Amino acid sequence: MPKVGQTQLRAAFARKMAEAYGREVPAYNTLVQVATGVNADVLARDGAGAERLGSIDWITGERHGAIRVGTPAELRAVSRVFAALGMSPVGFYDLRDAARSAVPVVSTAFRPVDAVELARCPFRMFTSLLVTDDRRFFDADLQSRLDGFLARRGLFPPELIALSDKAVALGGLDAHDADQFLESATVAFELSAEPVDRAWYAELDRVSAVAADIGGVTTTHINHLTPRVLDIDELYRRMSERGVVMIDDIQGPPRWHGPDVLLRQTSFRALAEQRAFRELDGSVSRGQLRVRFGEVESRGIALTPAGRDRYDAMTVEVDRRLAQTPDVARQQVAAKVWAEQLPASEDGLLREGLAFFTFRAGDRAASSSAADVATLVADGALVATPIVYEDFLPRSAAGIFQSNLTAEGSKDVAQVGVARDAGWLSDVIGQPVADPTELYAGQQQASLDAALPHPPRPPHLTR
Ligand code: OOG
Ligand code: NI
Repeated sequence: MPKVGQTQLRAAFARKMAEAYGREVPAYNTLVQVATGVNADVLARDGAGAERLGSIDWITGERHGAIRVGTPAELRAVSRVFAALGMSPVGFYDLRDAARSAVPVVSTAFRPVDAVELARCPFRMFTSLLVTDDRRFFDADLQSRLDGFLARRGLFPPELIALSDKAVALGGLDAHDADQFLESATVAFELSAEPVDRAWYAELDRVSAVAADIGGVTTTHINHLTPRVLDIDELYRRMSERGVVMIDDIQGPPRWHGPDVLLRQTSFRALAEQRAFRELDGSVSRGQLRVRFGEVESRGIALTPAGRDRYDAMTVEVDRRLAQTPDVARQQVAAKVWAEQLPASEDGLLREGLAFFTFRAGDRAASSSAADVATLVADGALVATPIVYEDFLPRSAAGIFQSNLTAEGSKDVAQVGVARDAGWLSDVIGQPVADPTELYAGQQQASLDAALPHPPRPPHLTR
C-alpha cells in the first residue's frame, strides 16, 4: 500500500509550489496576506453568508497555477505529472482569437474533477501550449527554428515521468518515492539560472512576448499562483493602496448587487526579474525580464449553457455600449447591463435555468407531484446549493495575458490560423479533455437522483 496517496501528493505539491514561487516572487506573499485579510474581514462582515460558495478554509487555501509549454510532447509529459496528482484536463480555451495582442497558445486546466477531491485540495493548473504552426504568428523559417529549439530541450526528467506513472498505477507512492517525485516536480517549475540566449529571445519577443517566454528559454516555470478571495474589489483597492501596480481592470463579471457568477480575476503587473543572458560573443551578462505576475480571483456560480449564452450576450452588449460611450468605465456599463438582463437572485437563476445547483431533500412536502425543480425548492421539498464555477474564461485569460505584455507583438491577420479544438488536445494528451458543462450537469443530476425517488429534470435540460 502506498503511504502517500494522490490527494496528499497534490496538497504537498501545491505547498511546495507556493514556497518556491513566494521565494522567487515575494510580492506573491503580499498578495496572499492581503487576500487572507480580505477573506477574514468578509467573514466577519457577512457571517455564514460569506461561506455560501465554499468554506473559508477551502477558499483561503485554494490556488491555481499557470504554466506554458512548447510542444505536444511536452504537454503530454506534463499531463502525466498532473495525473499523478489526481488532476485531469478540463476545458479547451483558444487564446489566439480571444486576445487582441499576439497570444499564440491554446490552453486547458488540469484539475480534480469530482467534488470530494476538489474539496480535499482544490489545486489546479492552467496550462498553455504554444501553437508554432500558426502562420499568423510564425513564418515557415521561424517555425522550423522554433520547433528545432523546442525538440532539443527536455523539461521533465525521465525519472519524474516514471515516478508519475508509478503514482497513477499504485494510487500513490511510498514515502521515499513521494519525496523524490515532489522534489523533482518542484524543480521542473522553478525559474532556471540557465542563461537565456539574448538574440533568440529578442527575435521571438518581437513576434510575441508569450512565445519568447515559452520558446526562448530551455526550461519552463510557473508563471503565477493565484489565491481566491471573497471580495476582489476590496483586494484590488488594498493592493493599490500598498503601492502595488495592478492591471487596469477586473476581468469577467462586474461588481453588482446579484449573485457572484463564473469568475472575476485581476493581477498585478509582471515584475522585473534578474536573469542571466548569453550574448552573441558567448559571454554571460545580467539583465531583466518581465513575464511573471501575481493574479487573484473570486469565484461564483457555474452557469448552464443557457446562462452562458446570456453571459456572452451581455458581454457583447457591454462592448456595444462602451463603443458608443468610450469614456465610461467598463465596470459601470457592465453593472447596468447586468441589472437589466440577469436575475439578481439565486432563485431567479434557478427558475430561468441559468445556473447549476446541487439539491438535497428538504423537510416539506411538494405542492404537486408534477412540480418542477424551482417549485420544489420554493415548496421546501428540495434545498438548492449553488455549484461553484471551477474553470476559466477565455476572454479573461486573454485579458490577463495581454495586460501583462509590454508590447502587442505581431499578428498577421491576412493568414489563416491552424485549427485546434478540444478533440485535437485530447489526442495530444491521450486522454479526453472534459467539458466543464458536462461535469456540472452530471453533478447536478446525481444530486437530484439521490434527493428524490422520481427526480424531475432541471429546467435547462428540458430546453
Ligand atoms: C495564463 C493566463 C490566464 C487565468 O487564470 O485565466 C490565467 C498565463 O499567463 O500563462 O492565468
Ligand atoms: Ni491564472
